[in-house]
Amino acid sequence: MSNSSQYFKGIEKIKFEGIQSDNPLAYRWYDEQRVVAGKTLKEHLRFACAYWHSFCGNGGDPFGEPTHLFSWNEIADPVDRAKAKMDAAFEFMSKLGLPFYCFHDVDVVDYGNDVAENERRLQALTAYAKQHQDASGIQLLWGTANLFSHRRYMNGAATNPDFAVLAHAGAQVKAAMDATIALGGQNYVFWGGREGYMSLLNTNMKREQEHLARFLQVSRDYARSNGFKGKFFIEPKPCEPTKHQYDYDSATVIGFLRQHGLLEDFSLNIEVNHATLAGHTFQHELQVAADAGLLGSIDANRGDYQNGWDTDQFPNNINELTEAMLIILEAGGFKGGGINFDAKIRRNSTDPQDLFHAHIGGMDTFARALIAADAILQQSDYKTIRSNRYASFDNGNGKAFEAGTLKLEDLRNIAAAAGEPAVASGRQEYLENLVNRFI
Ligand code: XLS
Ligand code: NI
Ligand code: NI
Repeated sequence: MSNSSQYFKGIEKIKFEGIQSDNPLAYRWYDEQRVVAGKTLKEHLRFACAYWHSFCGNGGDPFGEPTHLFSWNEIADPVDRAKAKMDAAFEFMSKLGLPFYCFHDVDVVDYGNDVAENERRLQALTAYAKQHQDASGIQLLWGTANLFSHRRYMNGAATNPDFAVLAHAGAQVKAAMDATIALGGQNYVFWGGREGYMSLLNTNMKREQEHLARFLQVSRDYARSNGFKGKFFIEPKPCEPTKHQYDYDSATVIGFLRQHGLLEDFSLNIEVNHATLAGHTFQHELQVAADAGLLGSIDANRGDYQNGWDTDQFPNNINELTEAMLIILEAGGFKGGGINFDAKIRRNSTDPQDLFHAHIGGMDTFARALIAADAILQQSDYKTIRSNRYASFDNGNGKAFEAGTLKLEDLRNIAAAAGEPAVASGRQEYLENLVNRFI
C-alpha cells in the first residue's frame, strides 16, 4: 500500500470541535464518542462512504465532459489504476473517521467483457482492500454488483428477456458476493437499476418479476452456503433509469418479498431521493419499512424540489432528518445497516476540500438530528400525544374491536347508543413547533 497522505495533501484528520467552531474542516455536532440513548454517535449512525460517487463519479453530465479529474485515471493497467484509487479512498475515509464504505464491483476495478478476467481483477482488489481494511479499521457496510451500466443490461439484468444476459448478471453477483464475504461485508445490496420496463408493449411483467425473485433466491442460497451471515437489502426506487422500476417503493418491495418467501433474509435500504421520487416523504418510506420490521439501512442524500430526478445531493435538511431520526430511534435503529452517503458533490465543486465539506455537512446534520430526536423522545410529550390519540382503543369497546370480538352490527349499536363523538384536535402545528424547539 502506498503512503497514506498522497491525494488529499494538506488536509489533516477531521476533528470534533463543537458548535462554537468556525473551522469548515471540523465537526460541530458529530462527536463520535458522545453517548445518546445508550450508544455512541458512531454506533448509532454507522456512516459509510459511497465509493462510486466519491471516487468514480467525474462530474460529467449529459451536456458536458468530466470536471473532476483524478490522477489515478492516467494509469493504464486496470488493476494498478484501481489500487491507486483505493489508496485515495482509504486516505479520505481515514481522514474523515468514516467507519464504513460501500461499493459496486465496477467501482472497485474496471470490468471488461471476459467473466474470468473480471473475476481475477476483483479478486486482486479484494486482497488489496483487505490490507487497507486491516490497517485502517474501516469496514465494508455492503457490497453490490452494478447490473445497470453495461450495454448488455439495457433491457434489464435479472428481468432481461434474454437468459444469456441474466446468466451474466449471475456471474457478476457471484463475484461481488465472493468479494463481500472475503472482506467481512456486513450486508449485500440489490438495487435493480434496470429491473423494470420502458414500455409494457414489449414486456411480460409477471414473468420478469418471477425471474427477479428466482434470481434473488439463488443469490441468497449461494451467499448463505458460502458463510454469509449478513442481511440482503433491496433498495426501492420508482423510476430512473427505467420508466417504471419493479422495486417502486417500500410497500411494493415488502409485498414482493412476502410473495416470494424472501422476508427472512431481506430487508430494505431506503434512499431519501428515491422516496421523494415515489411521491412519498423519506419519513413515510422509513415508517413503512420500520412497521414491517424491515428497516435495514439508508442511502443518505437529498433531492431538489424543482427537479424530478435523483440529484443525489448531500443531505443538509435538519428538519427532514430530525423527523427521520425519530422514526429510526423509535424503531430501535438500523437492522444491520447504517448511513451510506449515496450523494455526490456538484459538477462545479472541484477543490479537494469539497468532498470533505460535503461529508462533514452530512455527518453533522445527521448527528444534530439524532441528538434532537433523542431529546424530543426523552424530554417532550411527543410520544404521549400520539399514544393518547388512540386511547379509546386501550379499553372497553375499542379494545374489543382491536381484539376482533366486535361485529359490524355491534359497531352500529355502539354508535347509536353513544351519539355523535366529540371532535379531537390532531395538534399538528403544536408538534411541528415542538420539533423546531429541540433543533
Ligand atoms: C441509484 C441507486 C444506487 C444504489 C446502489 O439511484 O441509489 O446508487 O444505491 O446500486
Ligand atoms: Ni442508493
Ligand atoms: Ni439513488
